[in-house]
Amino acid sequence: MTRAFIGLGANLGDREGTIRAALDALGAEDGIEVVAVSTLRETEPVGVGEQPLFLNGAAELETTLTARQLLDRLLETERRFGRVRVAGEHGPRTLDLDLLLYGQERIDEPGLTVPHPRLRERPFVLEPLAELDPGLPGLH
Ligand code: GSY
Repeated sequence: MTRAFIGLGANLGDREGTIRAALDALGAEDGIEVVAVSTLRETEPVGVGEQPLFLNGAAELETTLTARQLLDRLLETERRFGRVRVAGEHGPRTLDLDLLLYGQERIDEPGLTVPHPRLRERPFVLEPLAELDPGLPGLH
């Protein structure tokens, strides 16, 4: 079992409804247990120009999946909930699921970097992570 943390975000449609439904869907997958979910908070968009406000949070998972398998499930869940990812584009999105931490592992492969490379620059990620576990290494 590996303890993993994911970032949750949405700034299009029923933001909270989509995030909660996505968490239910992830928790129903073999090999993924949703252990805890942070408060969801409204945040100003960062680095994406003028866009609707985001709803952001984080979730703690226990998983038997590899980091790559978990990432694939996150991307598949985004697609299920209407997310269209276009390379290099940062348009509004119905759902954003980012793999932030996967145990203590450091992974740097095409399409998969953990800890998430921009984690430390993003208050909308750091704050919910600290809420779930203030002792996580590298948060302060
Ligand atoms: O993967 C992060 C997407 N994103 C966000 C976000 O989730 N929240 C806020 N407030 N700004 C953002 N900019 C980007 S990119």
